[in-house]
Amino acid sequence: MSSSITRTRGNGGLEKIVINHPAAEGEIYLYGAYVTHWKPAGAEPVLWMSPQAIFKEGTPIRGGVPICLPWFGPHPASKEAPSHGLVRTRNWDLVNVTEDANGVTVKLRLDIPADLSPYWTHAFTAEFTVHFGKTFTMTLAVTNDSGTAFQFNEALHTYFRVRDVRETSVGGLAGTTFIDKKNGYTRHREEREGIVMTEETDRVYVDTTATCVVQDQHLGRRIFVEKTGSKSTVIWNPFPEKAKVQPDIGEANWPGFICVESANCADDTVTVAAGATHEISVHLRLEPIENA
Ligand code: TA6
Repeated sequence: MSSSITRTRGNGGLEKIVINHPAAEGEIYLYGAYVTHWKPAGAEPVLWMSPQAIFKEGTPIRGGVPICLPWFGPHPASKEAPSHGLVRTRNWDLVNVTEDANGVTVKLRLDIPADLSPYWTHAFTAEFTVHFGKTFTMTLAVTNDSGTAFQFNEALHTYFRVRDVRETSVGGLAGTTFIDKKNGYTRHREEREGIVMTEETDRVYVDTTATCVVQDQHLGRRIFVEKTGSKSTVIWNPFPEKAKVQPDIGEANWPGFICVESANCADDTVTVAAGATHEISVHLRLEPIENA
């Protein structure tokens, strides 16, 4: 591997790829294919990692970009099944790491056979490709390895680092419909150009392909969250009541992040034909806020 790329043991002894390229720093664990760090040159880190995150096989890591697949949230039929699917608590295989003047690209793969889990019987292969550079791109490709079409949900559950979620706005969702999970899953129309959270917020915006903009006056930046292959956007922060009962978040840490998740869930469930591949892609870029 080049001097920009190191394969090493990270927290909990879990294997990770560390990137130190002139364009950006980055980190991705093979466990769960968790991206845990992206820092473009000259900028502050963009992703939030909980100081209380647990790095242990079988446990989801709090922060970065958890991959939710092939279901989002609770399993549709079983209370015993893990939240957010099967792939974020499994070891992925490293396919390759490539580098050019723009940055480093890492590709991981995970095969899920039909008999792996009692909660999912449709064989598929997931490939996750991440480019760490001045901008950031991640693409999740799901190939149907079974003999029949099946439906699935997914999310790139990104934790963005902010100074204070209560002073951060999310733009791009005005005019869309959201499902309010904190209000009986009722549906509402978003009227606001800039959404600022003032309480625990857990919303699934449906039928939207819009680019979202996370605006942080304190850090003096806008994060543009562009997406393709995704029709749902989820926004979430637990606020203190929920955070204090989640040991890997904690009451002191919840203001430091906002989740803006590019997904396909609820009304936007994906149907993939036998042998076909569905891709979801997220592109992140930063812009300064002048005179912030
Ligand atoms: O995306 C929001 C959400 O579905 C919330 O309901 C909350 O559960 C969050 O994901 C985190 O889920 P996790 O299973 O990672 O604790």
